[in-house]
Amino acid sequence: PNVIYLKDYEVPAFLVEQTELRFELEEDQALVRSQVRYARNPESSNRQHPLLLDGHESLELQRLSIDGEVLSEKDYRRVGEQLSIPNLPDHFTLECITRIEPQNNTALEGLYKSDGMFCTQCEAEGFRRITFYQDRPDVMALFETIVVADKQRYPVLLSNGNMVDAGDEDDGRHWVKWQDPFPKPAYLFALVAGDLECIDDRFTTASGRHVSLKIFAETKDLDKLDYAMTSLKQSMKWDEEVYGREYDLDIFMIVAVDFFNMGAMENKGLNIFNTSCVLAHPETTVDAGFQRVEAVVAHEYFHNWSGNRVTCRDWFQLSLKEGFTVFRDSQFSADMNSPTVKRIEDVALLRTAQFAEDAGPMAHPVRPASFIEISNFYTLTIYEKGCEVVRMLHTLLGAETFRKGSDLYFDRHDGQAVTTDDFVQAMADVSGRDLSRFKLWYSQSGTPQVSVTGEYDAEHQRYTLHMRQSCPATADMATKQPFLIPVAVGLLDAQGDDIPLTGGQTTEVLECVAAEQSFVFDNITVEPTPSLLRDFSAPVKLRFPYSREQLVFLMQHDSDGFNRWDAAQQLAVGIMSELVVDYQQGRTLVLDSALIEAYRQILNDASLDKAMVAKVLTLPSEAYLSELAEVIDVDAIHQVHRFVKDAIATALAPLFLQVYQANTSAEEYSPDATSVARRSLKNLALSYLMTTEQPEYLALALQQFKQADNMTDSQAALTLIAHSGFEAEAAEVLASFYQRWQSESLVVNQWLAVQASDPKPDALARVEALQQHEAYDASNPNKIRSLVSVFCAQNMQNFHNSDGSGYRFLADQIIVLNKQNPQIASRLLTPLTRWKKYSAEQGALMKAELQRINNSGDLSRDVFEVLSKSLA
Ligand code: B3K
Ligand code: ZN
Repeated sequence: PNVIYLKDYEVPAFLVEQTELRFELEEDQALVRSQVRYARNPESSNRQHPLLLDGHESLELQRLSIDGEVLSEKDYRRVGEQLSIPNLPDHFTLECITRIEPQNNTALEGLYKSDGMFCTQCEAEGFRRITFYQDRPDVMALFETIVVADKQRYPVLLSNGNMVDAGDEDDGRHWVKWQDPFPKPAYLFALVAGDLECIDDRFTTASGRHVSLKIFAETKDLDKLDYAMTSLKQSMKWDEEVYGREYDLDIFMIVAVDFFNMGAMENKGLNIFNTSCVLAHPETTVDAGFQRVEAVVAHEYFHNWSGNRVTCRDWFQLSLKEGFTVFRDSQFSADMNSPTVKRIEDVALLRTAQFAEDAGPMAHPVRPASFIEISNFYTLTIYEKGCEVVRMLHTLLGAETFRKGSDLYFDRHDGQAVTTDDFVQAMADVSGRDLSRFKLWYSQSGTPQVSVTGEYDAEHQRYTLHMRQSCPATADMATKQPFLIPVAVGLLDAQGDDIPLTGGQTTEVLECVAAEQSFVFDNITVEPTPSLLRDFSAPVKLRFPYSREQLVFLMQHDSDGFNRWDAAQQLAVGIMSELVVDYQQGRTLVLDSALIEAYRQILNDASLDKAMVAKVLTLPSEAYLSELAEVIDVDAIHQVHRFVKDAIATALAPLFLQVYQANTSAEEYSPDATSVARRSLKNLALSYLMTTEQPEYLALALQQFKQADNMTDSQAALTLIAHSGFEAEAAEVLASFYQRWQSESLVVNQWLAVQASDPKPDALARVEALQQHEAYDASNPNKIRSLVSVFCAQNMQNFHNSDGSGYRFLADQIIVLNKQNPQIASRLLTPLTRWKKYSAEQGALMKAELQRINNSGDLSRDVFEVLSKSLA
């Protein structure tokens, strides 16, 4: 496979004025006729350039004509994924008829069937599985689409834009014509045909435009769409208020589909969603599920401006739309819920998963310099780190100037396909700042490390912070220049109050731009405790030699909520890392009472927000401890985690019980922030209590399982019982849960995930048995994720069994999926790619399985790229 480089970018030889599509959908095939008006691109240097069209090997080309003249095979060349037509005039219309088989499309890219309905997924390069086209984001065109299908089976026929015409044919078929008034790249094209129903609503924009809102699903799911509709209207309003962005069509549609490779897709006017990201109902959806629906609906809606109106020039610029849009949806979720809790959740994900990506074989910058398969680059780096990069601009410029920059960006580039440089330039222009060093965040991979020390000079009442930054070599890049790192700092006095800094502010953003740099604070009358990197102002690993007393002090007093949580994490990480060494050396484990006392204080502090208490009292995950470890000792980390949790639970059981009881309420379920907080604290308390394996707490969990009127409480109890040593009760609740929910596919997925993540030793056998269960469908990505991914990525103890059985299992899955659905196969591979982080023996077992996949033949580009980088 070819490597594609950013440095080789060339403008397209031809531009498209209009794209007309006609789909004849049938059970055993679809015929696609495209009529495309081309004009030579005046900016292309070579006036003789042939027209290069992308077309997947699966396309059966039935007819090709130019201005009505049919081409014969000698008039064009088809090699691999490309069709090349030479000797063309400056203006012409190309007609092309292709035959495709959506019913056999298991890759779920292009046009495919999901549960009896037709739907599309074209980002990044799926349109080339529909017809021959310049399938690149810088070719934007007006689309007109006619869909023809059997009226009874497919009463609903949708595409982008506005419906302009419709009619019946004699043979029981009908057609609908859609017109999209906004030019768009092919990756934003969408089509849906199915037996669907919808809920309707409307939204009036700030300038008075009436927008009809429709969310489609299968009839059985119609009662689970209200939350998505509410979230959509809130997003539309929020984007007007916060970014000045109005919606631009008369209709906005969302369709829920069951077979989908990722979360959702922002096709113009016709978003297509994985059911898991749009359906929500108290009885079937947990709190986190509601929040995910809210966030994903917002994310896809926000793309209408950051992605669709202004799109990417090429796929190296993917973070231009994704990083910015994740930032926008994170601001939205923060506004709708608790900003601190949202920040904690985002940072926890970044620090465990994105930092691990930076440290692994697929490390790449936010703007990659090369790729083999773009689908492999829908990563935490592009999305989450890309969001952090935009957030840093927001921090450096301030909210007001950032908004001016965003206005300028949208205004300057509306209707264009642009680059991350263009985005930063808009920010530079409105702020008058030189952001050239800042741009290294886009071009350099790796997680910078910042070591900070403090020095207090009592005589001159001066406090100095010395910072040293460096960035480790990554798989793709050996050396890095210093970044511009915004470090938000506060200084606490002996009472824990903020000391006023420059201009009376309590938080100052220091800009660290050199390998070594010092920052001086004057008029500091007592030696302060620094609060560093407040609100996680940069995606770095920052170290300061805090004592445990200082961390407890910050936990109690820091005015920055995020840093209070982070102090608790640092305290626990320090203690647990020492215990890991004790465990490895066979010493008896003893828990430092500082952690217990700190937790006791938090539990007793009635002034704290409940969601915050739950976050602060959640131990650093095994995944985070693994990321921090030099060499991952899965067993030691797992045993220490259990030991610490158990020691805390035993010491504080009466308090946890009180908290549990105080937060068990009979109120009707609501997914609002306060109720979510209450449930999260209650279920955290229950999880500590269950750690002790005392029958009285099992009784509590069983009672909750039986009485719960919402999925959050029911699933929390289910998980705790199923993962406990009470085997009879575990079997009982799993059986009754399935019995009750077997007709709800998304709930069944949760049931699969609970079993796949069971730390007890027989998990793999259970997972293999579940693959044969009636509830499992090996072609549905949601089922694969719930069972196989959860086992391999979350059940560390069992996946890393020293007999290598977990690795063998995963390799077997990938060998099958490589042919069936390469995108899913390549994603699933991730845990094995980290083999260098484990002990020599463990790593060798993992590597051997990678090699076995490598030798299995006929690798997809997706799997090939990840394998070759992992084995390099
Ligand atoms: N833009 C899509 C992602 C498409 C991924 C294709 N492999 C979803 C999103 O980020 O909004
Ligand atoms: Zn996105």
